Formats: sequence, C-alpha cells, structure tokens
Amino acid sequence: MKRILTIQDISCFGKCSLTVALPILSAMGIETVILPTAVLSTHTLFSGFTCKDLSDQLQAITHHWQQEGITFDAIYTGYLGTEEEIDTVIDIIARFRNEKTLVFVDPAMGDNGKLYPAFNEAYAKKNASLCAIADIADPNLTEASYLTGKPYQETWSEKEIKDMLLALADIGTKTPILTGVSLSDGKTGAMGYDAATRTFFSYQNDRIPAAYHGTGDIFSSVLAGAFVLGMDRVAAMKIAADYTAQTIAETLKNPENPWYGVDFESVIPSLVAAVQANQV
Ligand code: PXL
Repeated sequence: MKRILTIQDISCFGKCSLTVALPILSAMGIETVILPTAVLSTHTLFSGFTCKDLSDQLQAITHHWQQEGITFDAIYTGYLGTEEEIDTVIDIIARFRNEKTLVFVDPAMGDNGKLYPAFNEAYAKKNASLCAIADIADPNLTEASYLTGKPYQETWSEKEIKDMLLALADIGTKTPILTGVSLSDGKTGAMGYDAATRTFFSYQNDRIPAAYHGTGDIFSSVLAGAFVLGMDRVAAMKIAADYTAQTIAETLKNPENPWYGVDFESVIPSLVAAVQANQV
C-alpha cells in the first residue's frame, strides 16, 4: 500500500485541511500519516476561532519517525500557519525525501483575489520557497498571483494562464497545476505545465455556479492521492475535478446549505468507484 504524509492543520469544525484530507486519502486506499500543525476550533473564516499552534511538536514527532525508519511515498502539504512553520516543513521534506518521493504542495492561503485573514505578503513569499522544492504545486489563481507577484485579475485568457504556469515553473515547481481555470464559457477545471517536457495539459468540466469553502482542499487531496496511485496527470485532474464538482452538486441539494464546507462524505462511494476504474 502506498503511504503518504500530509502536513496541515486540524480545523475541528469546518470540513477542510486534515478533516477532509484524511478521509479522502484513506478512501482512495492510501495509508495516510498526518502531521497536524495546529488545532483550531474552526477554520479561519469563522470569527472568534481558537488556535493552538503545534509547531514545537513537529521536529520531535518527525525525528521519532526517522528513528523508527518510517518512510513515505509522498509528502503533501496544505494550509500552514506561519512563516516559521514553512521553514520547519521544508526541513522535514529534506529529511524524508529520496529520489522517488513525490512532494505535492497546496499553497493554501487565499481565494477570490485575497489572502485568508491570517496571512500577509511576507507569508506568501515564504510559501513560494516551499513551492520551489515541489514536484507538484496546485495554487488557485489568487495564490498563484501572490506566489509570482503577477497581478490578480477577475478573468484570464488561455495565454495569461499559460504565462502564469511558466512563472510558477520559474519559481522552481516542476509541475505547477493551476486550479479554478476556465478555458471556455460554462466550464472550469485545471491546467498544468510540465517544465521537463515543456508541455501544457488541462481538464475541464461543467462549471456549477456556486462557491463553497474547502473545495480547494478536497481537489488537492484527490489530486495528490491520484498521483501517488500512479495515475497519469489528466486522469488525476479528471478524478479530482469530477469528485469536487459532485461534492458541490450534493451540497446544493442540502436545504441547510452549509457555507463552511461541502457534503463530500455522501459522494465518497463514487470517488472509490472512480479510483477502482483507474487502477494502474
Ligand atoms: O481550506 C483551507 C484552510 C485550511 N485551514 C484553515 C483555514 C483554511 C481556509 O480558510 O482557515 C485553518
């Protein structure tokens, strides 16, 4: 069985970061080791959330794993609370990485042109240094703008998306994958760039006109899992984008309409079926 280490916070309530990554990756048949960076009462889009930083535990936990000889096929990072924490994570990656380890970075720090409340530009710059060592990084267009210093726009042409991917590759990411990319009216999906072969690749599905929190974490978890399972990149983007769309469609049916996170749980069976159909 493949084994992945995922490093991100636990937002106890709110369906994001570890509370979606762990169930999704487990459902995909991947042994999922977690390194919680902080425990929050809710994610940071609620007001008045509590936060217990666990930064001082990260080195002790990972040194114990090294003593035990524990290794990982992949390391997947998500929301990280502070610049210092990013430095610690870069060190942990260096200690566990070998030539076969897949390093997947979701530089989760903003959306809709803005950084999340806890972050500033210095944090975004530091996040670029983590993306620099990634095999794959999957920012949305807001995050990509902050990572590259290119201005954010409401709409993007295909040429502008490609330029953004080239700018992300210039930072050092081997295969940047931009999320929330619309290549034609009524469609949305992702576009990536393989710096080694200088090729672009993309996947689009129908856009559902609704936005919910946590969908970026769901997309990243499935995408990271699909790459770990050895799927080719378009198949990986398809399984991640289709599942994310299903979670949104499911949530729209829910009369309680929970803004804080999507009903990803009820469509896990279709994710499992898609993984089985893509068995490599
Ligand atoms: O969904 C990304 C995320 C993860 N963790 C925390 C967050 C957010 C986004 O706001 O606040 C704590």
